Amino acid sequence: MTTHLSEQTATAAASGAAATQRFQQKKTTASAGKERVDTLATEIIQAVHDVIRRHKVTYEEYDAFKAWLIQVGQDGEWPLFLDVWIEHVVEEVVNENRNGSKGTIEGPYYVPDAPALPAEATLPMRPDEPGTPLLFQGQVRSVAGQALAGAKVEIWHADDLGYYSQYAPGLPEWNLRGTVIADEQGRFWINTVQPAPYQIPTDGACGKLIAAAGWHAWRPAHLHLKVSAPGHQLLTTQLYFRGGDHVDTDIAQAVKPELILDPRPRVDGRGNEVTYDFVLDEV
Ligand code: MBD
Ligand code: FE
Repeated sequence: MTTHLSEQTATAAASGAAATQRFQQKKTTASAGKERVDTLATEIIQAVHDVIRRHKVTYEEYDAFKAWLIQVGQDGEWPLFLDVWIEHVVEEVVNENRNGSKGTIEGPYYVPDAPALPAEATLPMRPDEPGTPLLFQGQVRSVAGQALAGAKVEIWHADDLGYYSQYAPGLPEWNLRGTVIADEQGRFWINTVQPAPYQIPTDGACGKLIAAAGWHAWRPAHLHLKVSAPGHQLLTTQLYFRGGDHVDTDIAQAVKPELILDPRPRVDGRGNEVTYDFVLDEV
């Protein structure tokens, strides 16, 4: 029982520090030329100038903005801020020509190299893991309709209180994270529990912005996935639950109609089940 209480002692600064450290371990590969950097940096700065002129920003507001930006860094919330308010447009632009399954944002809480699991898998979870059991099953195929044997289905999601392992205290390292290897016909059966909606930490800089602007701090309940197979483009996506809270008002604007699941009760009475197939574009 105490394990479930301790994750609720999560702080913005601790989860922010973990997300910042994780991102700094990621291999980033951009090598833009001077011209590209000049164009993007100039236009971003001009966009800020435009807002200042249009709204006649005061020195008090300028100082508040400066203090807030400094606080975002101190709280380690740059990954959170960027993934909540910016990433969805990058995803839109980068994936606009795909023919396979829809993707959406990765967010700040992916951890590579989660434990490998067979096609029929149960995600690592606590013996008393709270929440409604969910069987998530499907098949990975190419755009041409060919089953992709041995496809990799990486899955990670929040628990029944809305917390992610490695970003909240008291949770086992790989809780509700796994790398499922699909069978010869690209099929998988993943036993887990349904996640709860995710609330942006209220005690950090992002929470302060949300409160000051009168926004809400919620993402709808979601499963995160990275699906891959040799010769095919990696698909980074999320799946949501029809009728769930905040599905129509995701603060991260990452919901798409194609990404909403309709789970139904299992005949054996053990929670819900849902089928979702992934279609990967060729490289
Ligand atoms: C999340 O769980 C998430 O998926 C995103 C995109 C941002 C913040 C928290
Ligand atoms: Fe998430």
